[in-house]
Amino acid sequence: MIPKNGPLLSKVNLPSDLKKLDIEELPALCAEIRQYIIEVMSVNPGHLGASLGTVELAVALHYVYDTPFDKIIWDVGHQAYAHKILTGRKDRFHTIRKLQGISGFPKMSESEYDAFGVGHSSTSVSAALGMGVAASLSKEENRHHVAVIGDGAMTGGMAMEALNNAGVSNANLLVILNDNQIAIDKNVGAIHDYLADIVTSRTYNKFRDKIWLLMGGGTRYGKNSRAIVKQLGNAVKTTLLRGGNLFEAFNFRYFGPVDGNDVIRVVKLLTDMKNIKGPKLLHIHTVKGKGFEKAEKDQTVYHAPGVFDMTTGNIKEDKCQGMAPKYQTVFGRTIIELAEMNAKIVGITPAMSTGCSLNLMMSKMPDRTFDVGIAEQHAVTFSAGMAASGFIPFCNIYSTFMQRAYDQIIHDVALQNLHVVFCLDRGGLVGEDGATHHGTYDLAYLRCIPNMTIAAPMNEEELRDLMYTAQLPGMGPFAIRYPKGRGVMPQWKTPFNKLEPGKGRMIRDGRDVAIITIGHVGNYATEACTILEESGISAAHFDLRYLKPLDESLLHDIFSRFTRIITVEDGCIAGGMGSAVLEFMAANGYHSRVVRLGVPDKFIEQGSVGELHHQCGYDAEGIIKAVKERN
Ligand SMILES: Cc1ncc(C[n+]2csc(CCOP(=O)(O)OP(=O)(O)O)c2C)c(N)n1
Repeated sequence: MIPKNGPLLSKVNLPSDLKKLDIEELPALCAEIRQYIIEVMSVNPGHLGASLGTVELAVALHYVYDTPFDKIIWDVGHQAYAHKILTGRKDRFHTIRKLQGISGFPKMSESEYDAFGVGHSSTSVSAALGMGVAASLSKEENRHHVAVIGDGAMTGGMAMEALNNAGVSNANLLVILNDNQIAIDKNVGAIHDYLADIVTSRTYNKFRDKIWLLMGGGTRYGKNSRAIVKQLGNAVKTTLLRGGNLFEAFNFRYFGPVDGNDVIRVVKLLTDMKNIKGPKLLHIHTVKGKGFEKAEKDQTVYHAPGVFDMTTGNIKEDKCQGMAPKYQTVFGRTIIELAEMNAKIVGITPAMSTGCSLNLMMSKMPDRTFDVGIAEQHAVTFSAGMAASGFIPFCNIYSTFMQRAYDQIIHDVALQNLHVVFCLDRGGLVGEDGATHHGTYDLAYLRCIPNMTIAAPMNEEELRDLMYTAQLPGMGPFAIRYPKGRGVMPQWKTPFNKLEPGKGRMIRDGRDVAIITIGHVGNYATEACTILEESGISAAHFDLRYLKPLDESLLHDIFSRFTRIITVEDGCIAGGMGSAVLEFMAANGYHSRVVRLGVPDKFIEQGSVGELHHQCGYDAEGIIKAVKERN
């Protein structure tokens, strides 16, 4: 039977249906939801592990609270699949992350139950607090606001800023700390150690059990026993845990830790806590990948495992023999080669070591590789500090998450002309993660910063050479952006060559039109030129390589020879490479016709990378169309 037709889930389309169930039926409902998620994810990949861990929490929240009047704000949102299933999207769940399908993250325009749109981490407490304060101002004191935040997301600076602010408000706010002791990779840092202390504090747990026994297991003091044990327990916990309770220091009332995969327990607790006013924090302990053996065992891989066999859990590898490697692998292997040659090189990632492949260096050179937590701003300024002391940090941040650290790039790195190498992974449209994750703004947002060198490789060899060039003496802030996924060179391990900053190259000469590209999309242009030639159109192709400094002599050559020019980039048209070319044209008095292809001025939803490139009109077909339309 398809699990969504299970005896309980078939009756539940909305939270109002859920509320009709008996509390004793909830564990069975959770099992059906879990099975449904596994079944859909096995063929339509997504964020499996996190969402399996929060099934009970989603059920409990919608059982206890009056959503959508009450607001539930999921941090990051990759763990909200059960929430989607319970809030009117059960029948469309199989379309999740697909073109025209439902989003992989909560999204306000998709459902009134998605109280706030997410994708980037550590925003939930700020948003929930904002809503809580707004409710007070609107005299809606009875509205509840719940932020669900993971232990990884809790390490993000914004979460700390929000707790600090919330602690002095009287907003009706509940923060649920969903602690599964892991982010995508191993969660790191002092807060992680602190949380592990709370959960595993054997001394504390033993002490609490002893008090319970001393009190006759609850018989001696009757109904009040539990409360007394809890009060004593909290006092002991504060003494035993280093420095007292962090959340109480922020003026939150702290509850927990409790087993967040015990749905009945969570329902009862939430019901009790509903009547307590002001900021409060419930610390639950859940298991990432809960209920699916392989996902529980290998939590990093099963965070987002791709297609897998739903019975065995085995991941179905794509047949990659003889194929070009992923840019990520080339980055991960090349940085080790460079670091072996240059002792000053260090690697830095904000919590994405497996995703960007810095984990390879981490296992080989643990002393020179740093996972700083979900903390992009800190990662950049930490890199600046190391560069100020003579090191050459390769700071690898996904393009979309680098948006967080814009001021740090300008104020801490570029202004001081520090030699930090930014490796912007996932540059361009990223596909299924959708609008929150596309790395389409980086070329535009970096281009206006003085002192920056900005480059994008068209293939693996260029990535290696750019990384090599970036670490040479005399360089300043140097950004290399490259896309998610495979390049084009199965034989990728080429010898290193310096690629002179500000020098592009001609890939192919032609007569009728010049196509200027930057980065991996240049391969579309190569394909387009061959097809155009067959229909008698002679197109020249130039790969700029560097967006900054611009190769002005190459551009002079192009503008003096061509009246028709097409620019192609995997990034926003506004302010990107095409805009730089137009600025050059205006500044130098040329009058060619320039057509810019790239991401238009709107947010692009999810789909496969190929589908989205096609939709935006800059795949090979789009380039051919642009050439022919205006021929
Ligand atoms: C600003 C930002 N940086 C990085 C990420 C990538 N990312 C997505 S989920 C995740 C781990 C979150 O860990 P946690 O909050 O503990 O949730 P869990 O997946 O363990 O449930 C990371 C780093 C992100 N979404 N946003």
